[in-house]
Amino acid sequence: MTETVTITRDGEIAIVTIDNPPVNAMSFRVREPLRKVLETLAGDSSVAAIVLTCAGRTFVAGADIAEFGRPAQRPDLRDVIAMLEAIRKPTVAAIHGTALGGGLELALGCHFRIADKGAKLGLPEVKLGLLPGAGGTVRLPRLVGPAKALKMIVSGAPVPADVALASALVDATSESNLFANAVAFARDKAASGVASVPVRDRGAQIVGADLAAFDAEAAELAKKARGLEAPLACAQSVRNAITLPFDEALAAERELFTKLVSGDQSRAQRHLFFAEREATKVPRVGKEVSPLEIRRAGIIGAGTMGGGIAMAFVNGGIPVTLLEMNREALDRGLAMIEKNYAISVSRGSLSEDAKAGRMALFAPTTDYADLAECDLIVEAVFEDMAVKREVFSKLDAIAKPTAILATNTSYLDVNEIAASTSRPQDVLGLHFFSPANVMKLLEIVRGSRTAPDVLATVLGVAKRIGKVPVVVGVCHGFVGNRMLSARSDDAENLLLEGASPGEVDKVFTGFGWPMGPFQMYDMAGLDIGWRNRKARGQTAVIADRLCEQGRFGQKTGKGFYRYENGSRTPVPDPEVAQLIEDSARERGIERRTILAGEIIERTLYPMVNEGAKILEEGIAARASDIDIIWTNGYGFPVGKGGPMFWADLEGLPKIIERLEYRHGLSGKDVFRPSALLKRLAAEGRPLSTFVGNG
Ligand code: 3H9
Repeated sequence: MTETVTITRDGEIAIVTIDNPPVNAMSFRVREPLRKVLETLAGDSSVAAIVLTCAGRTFVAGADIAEFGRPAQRPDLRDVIAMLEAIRKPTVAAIHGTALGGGLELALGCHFRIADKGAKLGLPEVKLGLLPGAGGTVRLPRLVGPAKALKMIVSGAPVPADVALASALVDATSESNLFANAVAFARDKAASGVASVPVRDRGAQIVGADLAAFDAEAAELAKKARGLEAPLACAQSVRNAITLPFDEALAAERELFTKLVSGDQSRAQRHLFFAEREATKVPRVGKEVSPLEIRRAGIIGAGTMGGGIAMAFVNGGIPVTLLEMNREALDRGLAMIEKNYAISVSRGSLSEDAKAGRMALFAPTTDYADLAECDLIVEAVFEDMAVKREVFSKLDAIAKPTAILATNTSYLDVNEIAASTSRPQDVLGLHFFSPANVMKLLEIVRGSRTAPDVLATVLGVAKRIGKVPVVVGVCHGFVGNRMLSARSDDAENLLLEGASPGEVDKVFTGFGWPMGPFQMYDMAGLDIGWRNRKARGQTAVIADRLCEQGRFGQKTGKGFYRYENGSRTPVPDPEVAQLIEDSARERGIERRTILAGEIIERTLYPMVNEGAKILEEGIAARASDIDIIWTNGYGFPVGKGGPMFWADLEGLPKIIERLEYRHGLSGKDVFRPSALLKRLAAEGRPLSTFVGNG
């Protein structure tokens, strides 16, 4: 095994290199040798200065997340940073790749930081339900000031090297030859004879900081935390850095970190961190499968969905041929795309030049023949099997032999669509979520004949266009929409039996969802579900009546709620309350008070149950894939880790018991507990770590 920490010398400068692939996480196997190395160098009079650097693709990307929740091993990261900070000779961190979390905290333990031009620096702990626990909240404000520190720590977003330089987070940037420049920098500092000041002793930025302004900013952030503890703890800890002496603030930071790291929210978010990475490891698509090259994508349909998908590709730098039926529809679609980019420009997140660059990547057309040069074609036409089949048989005739043909269907049978071509091995589903240029989730639907290299290719494309991909199998609604329909199955009965749409939605937002189911229906448009129901011979008492009255949701100003003067704020509507009461009376249902617990039991438990059925059928490979789908595509609160993780928190025996009770009352199939749930509960095993054998 190679050593994880080595020393080399350039004259009187010692270069300490950490080498712990893949991302140089600060595992115990790095901390212990680093401690020894620092001890040696501190006492070595032939060493004038120390450069701390990393081998491989990145500087330290954080503490080792896999170690959290296990018994602590000393030295911990704080011990190592304290040793580093106590060294009297100049210490310089040479940063390439990403200095994240504990990695940036390690760099803050040095006197100086020099970053490669392409490097990024950040404290993303909040995304793991944590706060920087090795001094980050106390040292960063001393360098960049409390306001900038608060923003970086609460958002968790890394900053590029030039921004880090402008805010004094780094002392210099390096266009090239980072290591040589860092050594030269260290040599200069050693030769200057001026004592280097450790970050802990730099108070200028925090003395006299505007605490009232800080508190106002922190209060704004708290409003957005939606039940998450970590952002609030981050803000508290940065505040401590202003109000408490260094060591006390450090001790307080530790206390907050210890509490968070052992809490359910951070466990949930760490589960999601690893789940997201696991999801890209797809059964039967190993590293030996070579992806195809994608130089140009074709998108069929420039409506809301097609336009959003096209923007996603262009944002990832992939040129797009955008096809519509006629010139008017094409112009409308392009105008919408341009407008969306203009909004980004007005918000300052995109420059005019970048906007022009992106618009130039669109090749609009009304001629199918122009798709012949595309390597990947995604259709986003009307959700109807006959229409999709027609599109695919046309594509079969004109697409190049190596092209990948994808459907953006949200429900339909991808195998049937593939069968309308002569190349089912090249066909799959790419289920984007609206708005497709924003939403992270991409359900990749693997048909029964989809080839491994086709899957490997789209997984790579997903990364290029910034999506979180999850591969799923074919069934009605795939994973997300199938579970959504289980969540909705009993929702109307809740209304008939006594709850109002507002009460149900409030339980959902209290749980941490961005909105409840009735707000969501109004936003999506009630007519879509109505059309689907009619096609399948199904009915929904309340929603059908609303649609019959032309109440399609936000777009008509009325749905389950009222929307006044074009606003998107739902207002309870007495007309709807009356409609619900009348419908209940007609059915002889006596309305009663329905408590929050029952609302959860009748919506989220069936959803968990459906997830377990999906696993039994092999439609999803692992329970954690389902959690990624729900947290990235449907707003399931990350602090609860997704439906499968949450089910374990809730307790499988309790869920089964309540499902059985509901099944007994209603006879509804969604309440019949799945065999998998029962088996896991009987064996005392968790659901969230379940991996199928597909
Ligand atoms: C922290 O630092 C707490 C401190 O404040 C206090 C301590 C007291 N640990 O993402 P990738 C694995 S909290 C363990 O696919 P990329 C990852 O699971 C930490 N493992 O690569 C994957 O494994 P596998 C704060 C880690 O190039 C492999 O490395 N830091 C860690 O797309 C490759 O990862 C963060 O939150 C880790 N810290 O992106 C940064 N990081 O191959 C977390 C990665 O078996 N990391 N792995 O599936 C990242 O954001 C990205 O990994 C990074 C590279 C941008 C670095």
